[in-house]
Amino acid sequence: MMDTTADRPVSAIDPFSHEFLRDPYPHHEALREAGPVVWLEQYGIWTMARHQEVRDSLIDWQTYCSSAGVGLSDFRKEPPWRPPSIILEADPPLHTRTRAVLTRILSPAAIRILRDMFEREAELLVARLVEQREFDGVADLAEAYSLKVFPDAVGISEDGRENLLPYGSMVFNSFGPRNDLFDRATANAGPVRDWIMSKCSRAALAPGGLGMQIFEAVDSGELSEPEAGMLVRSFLSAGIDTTVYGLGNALYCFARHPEQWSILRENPNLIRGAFEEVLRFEAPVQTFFRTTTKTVDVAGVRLGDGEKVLLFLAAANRDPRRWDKPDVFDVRRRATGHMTFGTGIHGCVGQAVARLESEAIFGALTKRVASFELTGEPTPRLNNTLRGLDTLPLRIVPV
Ligand code: OVM
Repeated sequence: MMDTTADRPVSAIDPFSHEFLRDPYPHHEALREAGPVVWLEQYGIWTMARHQEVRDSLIDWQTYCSSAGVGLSDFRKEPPWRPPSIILEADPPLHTRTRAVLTRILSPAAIRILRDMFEREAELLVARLVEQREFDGVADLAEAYSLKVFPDAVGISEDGRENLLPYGSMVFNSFGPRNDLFDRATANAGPVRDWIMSKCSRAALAPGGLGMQIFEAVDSGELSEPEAGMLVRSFLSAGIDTTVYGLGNALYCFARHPEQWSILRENPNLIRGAFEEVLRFEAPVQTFFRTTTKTVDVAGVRLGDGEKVLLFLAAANRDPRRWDKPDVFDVRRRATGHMTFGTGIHGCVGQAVARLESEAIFGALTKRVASFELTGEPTPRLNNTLRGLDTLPLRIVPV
């Protein structure tokens, strides 16, 4: 609908309603077709759902800043629910300094040494699940693996890891409005937050791990000691739920598209590209916000200064202006250019770790699994930012 007085496309859609989150794709289309930038009247914010505008905004960090928060809440107007992340919720020059440290620690070259451990754990887990035959793809695979390998690599203790998923749920729900999902996720915030923070100190981290490597940047003068702790918190905030949802969505895609699983088994060199296609097709991270730092013209529509902009990464991933047959899951497609990792200065710094996890798991599965059968209806795990499953009942047909 066109708002004639203000000459801007307007929508009454609530992108954080259960109805939207259960099946976002028709709503994504409506938002893309409403215009290059659309006013969401329920929240008084802008949204962009087309690939071009989402990409352009992510690249233009001077106009679309992160320091006012990358959720709906404007840190300039209301207090953040936790001390802001010094990488995600920061702009240059602070961001430049913290990002440089994590870019180095998580570079593809630096994390190559994790490959053997990631592959060994994947083989062990997959062998166990093949033996078991029937299992839950979320709890027994996506969660079990994500809670094992990355926390091990960071160097935190085994006990108490059950706090990691509730914390991630809190973090990613908090980017949305203060709705029922937020309230449920933050109901037991205190003890969970305390446990997380207790794992962020130098004393809690194993020598040689990714966490301790952050503290080594204190010794070299790049970070302060409290900043190092905050960056460990970023590992524990961003590094687990994202891969749980990503691996779960990948399994779901292959259970629903057995012919695509066959293609993968016949061409294991497609595993890397197939995971990119999963990220495009069922994006575990659906959205992030930015805040304007000045008035800006977007395709003829004027956005004011200090306004929230909801960037629909997952809608950009299915924009027919950018993709052929965007609603078809095709592991042979060139899916790079999807927006699930973002792009620009805030583009996912952990993406090489995510890819390593998926390659290890799907490398092990392609060797042992002829096909997946759904033994029940998968159920969604609704979240204000993430899209994925709560349960995925599977049976393996072994090779
Ligand atoms: C952080 C953080 C939290 C959630 C997500 C994220 C996708 C980063 O605390 O830095 O990146």
